[in-house]
Amino acid sequence: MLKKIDAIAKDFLEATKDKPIRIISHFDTDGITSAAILIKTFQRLDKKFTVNIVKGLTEDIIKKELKRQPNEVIIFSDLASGSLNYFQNLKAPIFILDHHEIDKTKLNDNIKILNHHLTDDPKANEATGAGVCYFFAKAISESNQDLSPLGIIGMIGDRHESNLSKINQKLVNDCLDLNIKKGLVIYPATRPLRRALEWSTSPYIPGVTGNGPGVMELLRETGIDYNKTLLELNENEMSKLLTAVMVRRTQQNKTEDILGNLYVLKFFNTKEDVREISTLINACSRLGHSDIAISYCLENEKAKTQALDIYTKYKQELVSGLKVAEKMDKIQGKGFTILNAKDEIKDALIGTICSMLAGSPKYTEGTILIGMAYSENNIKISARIVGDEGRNLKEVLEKTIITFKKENPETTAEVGGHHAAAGCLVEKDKEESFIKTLKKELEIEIVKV
Ligand SMILES: [Mn+2]
Repeated sequence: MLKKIDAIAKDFLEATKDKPIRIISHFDTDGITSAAILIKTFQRLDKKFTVNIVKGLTEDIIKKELKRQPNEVIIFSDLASGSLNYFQNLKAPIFILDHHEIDKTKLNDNIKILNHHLTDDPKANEATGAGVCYFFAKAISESNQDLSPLGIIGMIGDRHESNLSKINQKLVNDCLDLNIKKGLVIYPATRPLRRALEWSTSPYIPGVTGNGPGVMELLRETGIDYNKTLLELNENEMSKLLTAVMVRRTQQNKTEDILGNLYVLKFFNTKEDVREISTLINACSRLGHSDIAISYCLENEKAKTQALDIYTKYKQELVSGLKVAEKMDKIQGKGFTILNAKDEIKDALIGTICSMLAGSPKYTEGTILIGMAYSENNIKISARIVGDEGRNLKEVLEKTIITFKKENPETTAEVGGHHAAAGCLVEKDKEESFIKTLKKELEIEIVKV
């Protein structure tokens, strides 16, 4: 993988000798940190570049971007592996730094791509978009090693930290300011426990999450100072805290989801919990401020103030959205719950809220949660599974859409995601028809199980 990176970096420098660069990246934390790494690298090379951050690559976007060729060299990060069919008649080479699924039959000489799926050992080479960008940057210049914190943030954004691949371990080793500590995975680990516990939504702690007095009771029980941070706990205190949390989560009698590694980085010269940085970047970008998210990654002070403002509002909106979701009338079926929030929850938050609900003890393992929220003329649909056993959600939605298309041939609905989290966008005027089809699909499966 690293040899291939060297070769692609060389090709890239050759191709951009006298041409400006166009960076196109994904809008989640991994994509934003990917873009930030590339920006910093190109600034250091004194290259001209522009950036476009997108939710996903649509045919429209790709066609527009390709029209800019051959005056610009396009580099995609954290996306485009699934769009190779659009790159069959290229006038000039394009570059792709990515980790998503790829159709190998669509490769050609003008597609210069780095993706672990194309290596001899995909498992060992599995990095996130930011990791690939980091090693690409380092192949251009060793001095870019100081961009490794961005690689780490991207890695945690895509949740690759619990089982480090070989190449991710290399990234971790490169990051000199990183501290890793084993413990309870609530965050931020850098703030007083009473706050961290109260805000803990994953894991959800019954009687403690969102419950001030409950937090105090738990801490009193353990004898731990309320103002200590997770990072400051000694081994004995950490184990007491773990026990107290486990007692409250007897329904989910597994420790895997509450015990893990805490990552702490120096960012803007203060110690920060990487999960919190990652959530903040994600929040800014999802709420339409990817520019601020990128500037924050580049440690711009003004962007930090703006980003913190957005993040605070985001957390408030999440908590109130969660309350709305809990009170709302739901369509209940055997093994599934549909939450049609319409205008009451923002489309950018519906997926996160479903994930939070999936972590609460109100639903039994294997339950499918479907959240729906209006998104201009469409409805955003997010599916989550409670626990980690159950149906493949991407398949559930795909099957639903196949049937749905028979009745609504003009729909442009398309499904994205994977087995544990999937989503799609459906036209708003087809709401009834979609719910009817979805219910049928969810009910069929009960019979099979
Ligand atoms: Mn990614």
